[in-house]
Amino acid sequence: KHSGVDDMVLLSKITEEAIVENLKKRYINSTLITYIGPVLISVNPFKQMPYFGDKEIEMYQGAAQYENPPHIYALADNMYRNMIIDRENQCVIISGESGAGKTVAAKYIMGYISRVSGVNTTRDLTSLSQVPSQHVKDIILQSNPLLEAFGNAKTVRNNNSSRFGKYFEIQFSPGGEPNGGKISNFLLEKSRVVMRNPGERSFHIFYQLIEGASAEQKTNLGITSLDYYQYLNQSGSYKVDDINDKKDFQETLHAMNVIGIFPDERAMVLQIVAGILHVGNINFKESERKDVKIRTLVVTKFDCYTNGINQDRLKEKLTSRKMDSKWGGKSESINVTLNVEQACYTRDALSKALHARLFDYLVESINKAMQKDHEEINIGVLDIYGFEIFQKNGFEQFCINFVNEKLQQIFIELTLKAEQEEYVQEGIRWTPIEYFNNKIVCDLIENVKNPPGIMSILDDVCATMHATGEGADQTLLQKLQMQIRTHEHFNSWNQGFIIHHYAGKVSYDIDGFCERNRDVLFTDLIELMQSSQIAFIQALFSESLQAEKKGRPTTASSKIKKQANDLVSTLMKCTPHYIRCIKPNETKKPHDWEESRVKHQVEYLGLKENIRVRRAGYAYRRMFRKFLQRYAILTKETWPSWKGDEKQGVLHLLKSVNVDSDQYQLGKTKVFIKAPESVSTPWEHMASRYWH
Ligand code: AOV
Ligand code: MG
Repeated sequence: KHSGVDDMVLLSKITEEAIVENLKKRYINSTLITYIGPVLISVNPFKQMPYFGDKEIEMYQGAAQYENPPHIYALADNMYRNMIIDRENQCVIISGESGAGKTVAAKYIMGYISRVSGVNTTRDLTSLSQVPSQHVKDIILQSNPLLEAFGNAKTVRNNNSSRFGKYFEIQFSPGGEPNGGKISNFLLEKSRVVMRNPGERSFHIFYQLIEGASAEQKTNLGITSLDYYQYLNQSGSYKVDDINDKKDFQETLHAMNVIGIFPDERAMVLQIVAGILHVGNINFKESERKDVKIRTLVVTKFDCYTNGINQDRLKEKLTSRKMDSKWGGKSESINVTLNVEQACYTRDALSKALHARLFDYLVESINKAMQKDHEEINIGVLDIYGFEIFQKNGFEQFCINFVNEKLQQIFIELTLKAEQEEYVQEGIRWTPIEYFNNKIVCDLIENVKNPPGIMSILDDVCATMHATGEGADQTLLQKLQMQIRTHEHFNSWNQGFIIHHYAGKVSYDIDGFCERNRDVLFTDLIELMQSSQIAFIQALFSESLQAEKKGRPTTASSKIKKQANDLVSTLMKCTPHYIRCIKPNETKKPHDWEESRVKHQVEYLGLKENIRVRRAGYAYRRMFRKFLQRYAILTKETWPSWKGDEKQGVLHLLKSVNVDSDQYQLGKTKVFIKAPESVSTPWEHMASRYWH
């Protein structure tokens, strides 16, 4: 019934054309997933597929890969069983460009694991901190609509685009019951709150609140219509085809409830969302004295109420700033009046901070609800913002594309490079395969010195230049041009620079880089929010202002660099699984196949090299001891345990099930088997009968 091959290792010719052709046949046939060995290639169908029901959940449980058609559930099931049997942490790295289907895939995985994993109905009294598994499952599922409401938005590329990245660890007891969890989130694209490309929207929650709030809520929060708010009406997009904001609002409220956010806190969350919209409507006008005045007082009344702050104080803080000045050798603080541009900038900084901190509060609330005191084993699901190119690309795209570059690097390290290096280490006979290693692009961006990368030069400029605005950005551009002009993946033009990423060339506008990288919230604004009557808001801005400022302040790019590198080390400690998502068109419609777009993705994802390495090499490898433990049941000499040399034990097992000797090699510490489809999986199946 299926056209094309299920596993592209079986293609008769390994060319990019043949891969595209195979994916196309399957796309036409509504087949979403194709394997390259254990790697899943998923093509976004842009329509609901019928095979994600209970029947399939049943079908894939405990089944070997070759028994059923390729499916996300097969990968999810494999992760879960591997974790329990091998006692190893697992992770799935979902990559692909914006709109390719990463978030949907992540949700299917979380859904599957919550369905099939065990339930601890009685709480284990010896570990009081353990969270009952049904509760953990509820939180896992409800965290998605909640974080999407505050962290996803319509972009040109995707109607529900993730504007943050997350790594979701589901923690399990040794018996496989989920009993805790943890989310690590990556820099949210908070600038979206105040500005964005035409045709795009701000975060879903703003539209949800306005469309979904009750009459009473509207009166209390001073909510009117979507087009009334400057923050919403500037990009001219209010409605999204496949999104029902009113309904989603109820879901967001429900999710907060499940996560354990109390009704009064929920009310506060909504009040802050409304507060941000009100702040956005504050306008400034130059007075005769050339300083500024707040123009619209009606709005500020609501603004003050929603944020619990004093009206005069708000006006003062938005129109002036305390600055340190050195006068006659003494340093003193003076109040400088802002011009209109600076006042708008201050207003927007406040709104961005409010939203970003609210988002962090939600992540923290979810984490608290799933927290337990010691970790045993876990499955991590990585769903980040995908690689993206817009007409105008700024600092945010630079960060997003950098994280994608790092993920590609992990894939290369683990599947192409490490694989081949291991053969050498273990003394396995092997013909090397060429591939493009994007480490050179990662270095271009994140190198600290020799030569310094873009982020390093950016931080230098931010640390030395005081002025915000064009001056600093132009200096940055000149420095970049001077210091990395010759890099083969770098180019520049008069208003920015170009990086030749693994997934394509992106031209970045230098405008705003310094300011966004510096990302400081003025002390005045922190003080202002700390003076709020509302404890919830005070808590969002609870940092100490007295703290000694040592060294350089943390910048946005150093933050994302650290987050990305921490993530890499976390992932490296797990058994990795991969889903590589492909976006078949730009129209977001089903049955639309743009050949050249698919081919481009097949190329940069390195699918051809992936198949080659897999075909020529040994797809399955395991330490002798682990292998013996896993398949002990198959012979009486190995059950319950093999006495003697481990390598000999493995050889005994292989011979007893008649594996051809050209199908495997024994290295120094590991056994290597060529095609697990024909060798290991039937065994898995045989062995698995004893596990269930
Ligand atoms: P992304 O996560 O990869 O982009 P999504 O997972 O949000 O992309 O997918 C984009 C849209 O494609 C979804 O809203 C669905 O309409 C559709 N879609 C994706 N996968 C499927 C599927 N398996 N079945 C049906 N429809 C699907 V971004 O977050 O932008 O990088 O930052
Ligand atoms: Mg997404």
